[in-house]
Amino acid sequence: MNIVITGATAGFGLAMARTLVNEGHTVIGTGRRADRLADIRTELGERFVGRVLDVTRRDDVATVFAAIAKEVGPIDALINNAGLALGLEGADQASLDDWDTMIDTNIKGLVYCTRAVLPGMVERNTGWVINLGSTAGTYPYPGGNVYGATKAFVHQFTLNVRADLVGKNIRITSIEPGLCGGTEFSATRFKGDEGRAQKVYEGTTPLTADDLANTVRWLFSLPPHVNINAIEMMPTCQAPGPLTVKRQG
Ligand code: NDP
Ligand code: 8X3
Repeated sequence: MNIVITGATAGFGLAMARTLVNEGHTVIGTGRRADRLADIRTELGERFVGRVLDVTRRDDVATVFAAIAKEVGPIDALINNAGLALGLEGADQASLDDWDTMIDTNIKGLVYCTRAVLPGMVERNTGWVINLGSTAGTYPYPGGNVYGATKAFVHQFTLNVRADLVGKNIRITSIEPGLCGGTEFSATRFKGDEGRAQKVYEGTTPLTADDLANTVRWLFSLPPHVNINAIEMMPTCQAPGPLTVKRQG
């Protein structure tokens, strides 16, 4: 299969690229960092094709996806993985610029990429879109505000696109992980403060990027009539907690 992964320069996207190339697929990995894409090409060989793409740039998304289809061939699957959290401030203190960036990337970028691949998939009556949501889209936490809301969008967008595609051989799945270490996610959230980022995982055995890559590999092993709508996954050290009750005194 020809599989496009957004955000393949690090974390989940990179682990998925490695796994899927090893499985014999051609992976078109995208991201903003051209040097990383070149390094990954050196590591994985010609079944990895790197394309620089900032998913927040609507015109670039259309251009790059059209070029991929022309140069590599029909896109069989899209993994909408590019995304980020910025900050952990309460909603009264958070930066509007951070909020804009999360909405532009996690919502608008994902929508642009999805819209770019669906017409070809519908025409060929085959395809798969896999979206990276988060447990933050279901279970709120202080400081999660807009990040959690963008991931709630991912879940609901996935189900609504599925409704549009019912009866067609096109699958769409939302993968919703909880605590996951070993990626750049927390360093990005805390804007390069590695100490604060590491603290998030102290004393835990979090999910890993390989766990996510293995989940995608399992999805691709399913027979064509099976659509997994959503997968919620957490490490065993994490669970949804009770609702908060703030008592007086
Ligand atoms: P990383 O920070 O390790 O990787 C994020 C990837 O997204 C990078 O390759 C980055 O590439 C890319 N990216 C960010 N912004 C853009 C943009 N504007 N255009 C194109 N690419 C972009 O994060 P993870 O691998 O941990 O996370 C991947 C996804 O999984 C995200 O959507 C995240 O929200 C979600 N997730 C993560 C969890 C975690 O705990 N780690 C848990 C649940 C969900 P580049 O900088 O080169 O553009
Ligand atoms: C990433 C998991 O709990 O940091 O989506 O929001 S969390």
